Amino acid sequence: MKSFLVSFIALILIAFFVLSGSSYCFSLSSHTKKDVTDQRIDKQKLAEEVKAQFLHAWEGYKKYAWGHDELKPISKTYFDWYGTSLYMTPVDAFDTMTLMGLKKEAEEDKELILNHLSFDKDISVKTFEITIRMLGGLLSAYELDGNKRFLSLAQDLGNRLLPSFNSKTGMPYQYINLKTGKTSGVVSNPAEIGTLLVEFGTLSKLTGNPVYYNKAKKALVKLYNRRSKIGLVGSTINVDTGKWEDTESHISGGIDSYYEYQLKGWKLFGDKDCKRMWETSIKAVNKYLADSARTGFWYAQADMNTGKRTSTLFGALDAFFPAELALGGDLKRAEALETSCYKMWNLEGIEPEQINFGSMKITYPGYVLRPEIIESAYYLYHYTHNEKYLEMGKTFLDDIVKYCRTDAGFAELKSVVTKEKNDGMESFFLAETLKYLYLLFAPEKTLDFNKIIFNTEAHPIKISLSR
Ligand code: DMJ
Repeated sequence: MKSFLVSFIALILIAFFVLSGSSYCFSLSSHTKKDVTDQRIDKQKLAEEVKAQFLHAWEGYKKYAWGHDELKPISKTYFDWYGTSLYMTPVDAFDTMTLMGLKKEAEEDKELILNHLSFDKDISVKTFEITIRMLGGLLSAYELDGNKRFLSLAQDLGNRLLPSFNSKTGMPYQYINLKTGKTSGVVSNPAEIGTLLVEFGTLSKLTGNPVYYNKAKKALVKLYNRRSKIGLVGSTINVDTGKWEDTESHISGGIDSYYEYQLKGWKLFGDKDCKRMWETSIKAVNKYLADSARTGFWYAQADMNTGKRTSTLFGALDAFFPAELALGGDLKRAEALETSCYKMWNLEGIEPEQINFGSMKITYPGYVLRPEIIESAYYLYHYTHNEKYLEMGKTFLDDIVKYCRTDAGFAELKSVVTKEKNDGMESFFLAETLKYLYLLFAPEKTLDFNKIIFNTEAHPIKISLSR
């Protein structure tokens, strides 16, 4: 009995040491894991790395495309959208370099823009693209730098764009000739019609002339008033007749930022009509387009009149939506959707343009250096401070550098499967992709998130709740 007791106690003691040992091991290994995590998300180091990648892209632009719209990073030459330069990359990139504290680069960029940019050109340009990249870029440059010539350029551009609103409905034509004011492109889409208020409204605020705000707001309202009985909009609409040409509804390219500017019109200007439009729209979007599939939480396509599902496609452009949901206060859906977006990114180690989320098969394999998934990670990190968004950001940065960096800059991918490159570097790579990556890792004081609203091209605009 005595020997039984001794062995029993010995057994208990052994068990105690084994268990405490294993728990010690466990805490050690989790400690090691934590160190690794900390290392992986060394924010300061990552912010510096993003800055270095930005400089690499900018140096390539300077060397091979100086004074032109965009760098072609493989052929090492340049591309001008309309055959003559509108200095798209310099304007789009200016506020990014300012936020990064790249003073020398910002100064040389400013010289280039202020001494050479002119809109007095006989070219027919896309109202939407020129508004979000150029007007947005010049306005944020003015607010950050204070040089009045940025504002004069913005006002000159705004005046030249105004005739685009002269359709029978007040919704803008797709194209406008900057010299003659001649318009074209009668069939447009909600994004191109409804993504003008942040820029035109800010121009009104800064110049004291209400005409810009009123035109852009009217266009947004006229479009909203044509929503279906169930609250959705279609893909294309005739701006003279006001008739829908394609009734498929979604949150992707062609509609996306129409929703974004309802929300941001409210947040930026305190506009109650925008608040009402956003609240009505988001309800319909969540009711008919949100899809809790086997593969995750997504947003799909449906007919705007019946709400019937038409397809289950989701893509790089749709990945802006977690940011909008978060800004609108719906963190639950925002986080669930960003998790799905991250799955999409990781299918091939870098984000495809589009997948079918039913099968998780890639339906369009390109990657054009888009920012949306990074923008959403930045918003979500701001709202949650969950380090997983920093880890996501590190993955995005590493993959972009691994697959897209060339010796002259960064190249799009023709296919995320083969990783074959394409000879293009859109200006939004410097305006948005690298800015959001930088801000994700940079100290919060770099930019006070609560005092600005980003236009859809990531140009920060100061909030003024005047309405
Ligand atoms: C940008 O020009 C803007 O973000 C726009 O709203 C849609 N997409 C591109 C970047 O992907």
